[in-house]
Amino acid sequence: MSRKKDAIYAGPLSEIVDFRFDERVADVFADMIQRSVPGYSMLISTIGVLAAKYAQADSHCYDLGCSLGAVSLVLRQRIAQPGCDVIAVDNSPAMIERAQELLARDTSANVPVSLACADIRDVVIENASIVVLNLTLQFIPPAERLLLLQRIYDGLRPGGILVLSEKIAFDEPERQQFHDALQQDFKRANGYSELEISQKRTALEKVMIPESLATHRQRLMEAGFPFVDTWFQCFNFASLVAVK
Ligand code: GEK
Repeated sequence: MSRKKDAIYAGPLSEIVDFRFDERVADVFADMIQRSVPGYSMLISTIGVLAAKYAQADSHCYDLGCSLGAVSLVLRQRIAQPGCDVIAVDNSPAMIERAQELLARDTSANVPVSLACADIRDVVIENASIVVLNLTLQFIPPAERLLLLQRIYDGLRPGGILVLSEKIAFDEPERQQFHDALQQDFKRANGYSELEISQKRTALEKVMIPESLATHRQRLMEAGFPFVDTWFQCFNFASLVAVK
């Protein structure tokens, strides 16, 4: 993937508007996410390991909120079961356009990937063995999250999995501060300035709403999943797997 440097919040902005996945963001997204999310590469590669194990023959695999298609690429590369395809969905036209180019360049595997520019709340989930929400649910209003998870549960085959990765919040202020401070250190270590960190945080405030691991776990169980576990956490980022 191209790694054009993210400098969107580098200069002082007179007004900080709510964060949007527009052309400017899509253009630098590969760099932005690597430098902002501790463990991002590990999330992507391990989703490939989970998919290799849980994909079922003749089923659909969904990458919901696909951005540039990093998850779709690893699904396509790791799934060996016959008759599978990947359905990648994002509601940002700029992301879908670039994902199309990046996927076209990858000729390493023959699992077909189809891209759709749509809202994940409107997508039909059916005959699925793998559904991935990698850092996407946090952008859906909390009141709408349960319904989406129930639709995913209904569309999964028995034995199928949902992988849910999120920025997480903590109930105890001390833990919140501890993890926030370390994520900021991670961003500083990756070259982001204090101004960039603080302007980006303001832009995301109303758009991205993290919840606690306990809230996610409880909601997944309410949606119907009998098995839910956390398989990854690095500071304030975590990933859960829920098995139907
Ligand atoms: C990765 N999974 O690289 N419908 C469809 N797409 C949406 C919606 C929605 N309602 N809301 C947000 N998005 C990717 C990273 S990024 C995470 C996911 C981040 C899309 C949005 O356009 C963006 O591309 C993506 O969800 C979230 O593994 O930027 O922190």
